[in-house]
Parts: sequence; structure tokens; C-alpha cells
Amino acid sequence: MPAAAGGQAGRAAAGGQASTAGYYSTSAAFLEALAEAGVSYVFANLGSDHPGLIEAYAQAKAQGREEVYPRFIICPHEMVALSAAHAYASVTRQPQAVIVHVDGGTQNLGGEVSNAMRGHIPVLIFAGASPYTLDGELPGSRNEFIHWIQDARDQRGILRGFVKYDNEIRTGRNVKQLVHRALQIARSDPAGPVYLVGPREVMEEPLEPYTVDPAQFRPIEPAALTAAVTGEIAIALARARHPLIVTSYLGRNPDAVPVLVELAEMLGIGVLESAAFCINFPGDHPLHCGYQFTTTDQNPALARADVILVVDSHVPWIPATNRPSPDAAIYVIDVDPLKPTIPMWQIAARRFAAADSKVALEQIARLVRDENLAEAQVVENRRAEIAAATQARRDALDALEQPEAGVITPRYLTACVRDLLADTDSIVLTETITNYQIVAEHLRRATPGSYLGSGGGSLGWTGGGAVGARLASSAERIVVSLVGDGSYLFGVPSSAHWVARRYHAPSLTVIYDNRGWAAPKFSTLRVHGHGAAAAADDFHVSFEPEADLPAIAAAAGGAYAVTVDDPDELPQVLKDALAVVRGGRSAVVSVHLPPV
Ligand SMILES: Cc1ncc(C[n+]2csc(CCOP(=O)(O)OP(=O)(O)O)c2C)c(N)n1
Ligand SMILES: [Mg+2]
Repeated sequence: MPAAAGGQAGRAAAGGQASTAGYYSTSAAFLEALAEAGVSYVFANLGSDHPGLIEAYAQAKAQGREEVYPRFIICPHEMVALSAAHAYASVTRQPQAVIVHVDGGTQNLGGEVSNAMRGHIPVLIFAGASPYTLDGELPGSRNEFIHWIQDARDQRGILRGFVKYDNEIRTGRNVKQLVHRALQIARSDPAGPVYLVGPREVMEEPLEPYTVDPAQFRPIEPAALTAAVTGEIAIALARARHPLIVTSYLGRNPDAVPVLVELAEMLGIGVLESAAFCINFPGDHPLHCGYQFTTTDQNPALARADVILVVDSHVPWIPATNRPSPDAAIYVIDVDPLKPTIPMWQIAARRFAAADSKVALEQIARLVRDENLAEAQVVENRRAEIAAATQARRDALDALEQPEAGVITPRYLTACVRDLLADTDSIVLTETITNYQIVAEHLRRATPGSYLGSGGGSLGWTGGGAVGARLASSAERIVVSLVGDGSYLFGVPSSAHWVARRYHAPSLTVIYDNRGWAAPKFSTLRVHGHGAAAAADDFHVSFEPEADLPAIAAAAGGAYAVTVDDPDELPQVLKDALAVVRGGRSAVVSVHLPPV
């Protein structure tokens, strides 16, 4: 613990002329509490609200005890900061912190806050707040013109629709309890972002150092199914003719994946991944029934299933185009199956059970075993039938992994990336939008935790996300971002690549570059297939004249930058880029696909 330091030194009001050496403040206690709670990094964008924090870091450094605080990672754009914290928490399941500047910095977090909410990401966001004293009454009082202008009516309201908890730090005397409580809420399932604000005077408040036991703020324990529901679901799955499990985010807890594999194998159940942004089930498993995102094709396994267990999914299917049989018996297991953060949501399920997916599937598997519910011949027949369909689907996909008329296709590109990474310990971040499904089905990632998406709908996550994933990963692991050209630009690549270079966090970025936004074009065609926009091919989605996207990363972060058009050159270009990343420098490869 830091040495106690008298509390009077900082009371020289706003000017702060008095010596503040050794001055223990709310800011110091705040940073200590983050470290005590297991936060390793503070991804920060600083402003006039943060002198207390800057001073606390400097004092710790001067005293040679810098490591008592989380490491500061300075991010020139807030979107990058939160994306980095997001990906770090996805990899480690440890919450990180983000510090931003009053109202403007909070607003600059942008859509990434909604990604963190939808991705169930534990993260503590802190913003200062404008000083509330005008005449130098307290340390931290207003002394810059901007303090009047940045005084927002409801700063916490900016994020309230997207965080689990928000509060104001009103005194340093319980700031540690507040940090631990906020993180307890952030980490408890469904995990999510929390937001604290602290006005300057409070963050400057002199304090006696104190301790709080973080063990008193553990996240809530995982919930289990009742015995009755466990039995009902186990028997339904065992007796079904064509049982199916649909999941989207069970694999956010990589330890849940082997449990799902065990249950699927035990009963011969196919697993369909729907709008999945993590590995829920190994992509090379014979019982894997494929991936679906925004598809207009009816999935045959979904149509045929007579018992469906939906476990951890916001979007198990899109009923307008791809739905289960009306006679199917559907069960939902989710940590929060009512999904109150999604205003319109309904599935015609027999039971909705609030439980942790790993615990629940273990319960079901145990019951199947204890009660001998699996009939060997039935299971083998189901398994063989699903495996044959899976193999046929994969053979058909393999046949499509070719360039078309000398042009690189998304399928060919994804196959090249898969082959590139075949013997590499890697983690792949995907933000490939209209190519999500193609990327998932041709990569077929198998190792739990080795494939991530933001889980949300606000683009630009991979920019900072690659930095966070790199900082969270072992030294040997290669971080690879697969990203649409539009999404690359949303990720503020100038900021992201500057951070990557400064903090030695190199990664490989492969841009699925169709020179525009395919998604709004496809959306228009799905609604107005024969409309005027379709007839004139006039969708306002082209990025012509083309920007040199990799050059942004080169200019800002010294990245190796290359653009490729030729399918024959692609494998070698990717190999060279990977070698650069292994050497400690980021590489960005823009791969020209057919234009939108
Ligand atoms: C922050 C944000 N702004 C706008 C959108 C709307 N939007 C959805 S997909 C998309 C295009 C993405 O382009 P790109 O990454 O190149 O992928 P493509 O559609 O070309 O596959 C846009 C603009 C969004 N999802 N998030
Ligand atoms: Mg695009």
C-alpha cells in the first residue's frame, strides 16, 4: 500500500501552486481499486478532467511503484480504447477499464458501447465531469474556459441505455467500494459495461489511504436449472427423432464448449451456430450443422428438427426466411432468457430457463448418463446421418474455394487465410459483415476462444480490438483481423495503428475490400428487389475513388502495407505479411474482391 500522506497539501484551490508531492487522492484510490480488482490496463483518452489521475500516475512513477496501478494505454480515439478493452476482456474474461473525457469523450465511445453491451463485455468506463465550483473553493475548481462549456445536463444519460449501471463518485472515501461494486455488476452474468463519472474536485479530494477486500465483491455465482426442467429437456432430447441445438454465444466461456461437445456426442445431436461471434462448437466436428447469419435459405436441419434446444442466442433464426417447424418443441436456456435489453424478442418455446449454459448442459449430460437415456443404436443412426450431411456440405463448400475469372472471391480469400494459419497459434477477429457466413464456414475454426467478433452491430471494433487481443494473448499467438473495408475505416485505423506501434501490439489485418458497403445494398435488394435503386444499380455504397487503406496504417503506425488483386499472388502476399507480423510489425493487406 502507498504510504499515508497528509491530506492538506492539495488544498491550494484551483491553481494548485502548493506542493502536491505524496498527495494521496481519490484518483489514486480509484486506480488502486482497479488494480486490486484485477484490471491490468486502462485504455485512456485524457482531458482537463484528469489532472488527478495524471498526477497519481506520475507520483507512483516518481516513487518507483508504478506497477501498483494498471498500465495506461493512451488511445488517440475513444472508439479504439473501448474496442481494445472489449477484445481484451473477450480473450481473458477479465474486465478492463477505459477512461474518457467528460461528455465529448463519452460520446466518442460511439457505437462501441452498444457492442460491449451486446457482446456481454465487462468493462468499467470512467469519465471526469466538469468542476462544480466556480471560484477556486476546492482543489480542482474551474480554471479553464472549457469547464463551463463541458458542463453537461445529464452526462450519465449519454450511456444509460447501454450500460448495466451508472453512478457518480461523490467522495474519495468510498471510491474503492464504488469501483468494486461497479465491477461486480459488470462481471456478473449477463456481463456488460458500467459507467462512473467523477467531477474534478472529487477526484482531487485528499484522503488517507485505505483498503477494501475485493473478495467481498465477487460476481454472482452461475445459476443452475431446476431438477424438473433438467429432466424435461434431457428426456425431450433423448426421445426426439431429430434433435438440434442452436447457439450463438455459449463459447464466450471456452470451458462450455467441451461440455456441449460431450452432450452432442452422447445423444447424437447436431449443433447449428447462428449469428455466432465465437467458437461454440468445433468447426471441424461431424455434428456441426453449419453457420447462419442473414440468410434467405431455409436451413434443412432447422426445418426438420422436432426438438430444439436454443442455448445462449439472441438470434437463433430469422423467422421471415428460415424457421423451425411449427410442431417443434423448443426449449430456451440463457443466462437472461427474457432479454429485456432487446425490446422486441419472442420465440415460441415451451420453457425459458435462466441458467449458465455450462452448468445447465453439465446437468443435462449428467442426467442422460445417470438415467441411461442414450440408446446406442439411435444415437449412432443420428450421428451417421448428420455426419454424412455435414461432409456433403463441406465438400460442396470446398469446391467453391476458387478464384472466378482471375478475380479473388471472398471464399477463395478465406480458404487462403485458413491455409496460412493452419499450423499457427492464432486468434482471428472477424468484422466481415456481408462475408460473415462465408468466413465462418470456410475458416471452420475449432479451438475454443480462437475466433471472435464484437457481438454487436456497430462497426469498427477490429481496429482497437486487434490491440486488445494482442495485449491479452501469449507472445507466440498471432492476432489476425478479417475486416470489411468499411469496417476498417469505422475502426479509426489512424488511431488504432498508432496505438499498436506505440505499445508493441502488432497484428495482421486482411481487408475484404469490395470498395464499398455491400450491406446497405443487400438490405435494399431484400426489401426492394425490383425497385428503382435495383434497376439503376444506384445504392450510394461505392467507395470510388478508392482510398489506399493500408497506407493509413503505414502512415500512422509504420505498418507493412500492401494491396493485392491477383489470385495467384495472394498466398505469398499473405505469407510475407505474416512473417512481418512475426517480426514485430503490423501488416495490413487489402485484398481486392469484386466491387460492390
Ligand atoms: C457505426 C456504424 N455505422 C453504420 C452502420 C451501418 N452498416 C452496416 S453494414 C455497413 C457496411 C459495412 O461495410 P464493409 O465493412 O465494407 O462490409 P461489406 O458490407 O462491404 O461486406 C454499414 C455502413 C453500422 N452497422 N455501424
Ligand atoms: Mg465493403
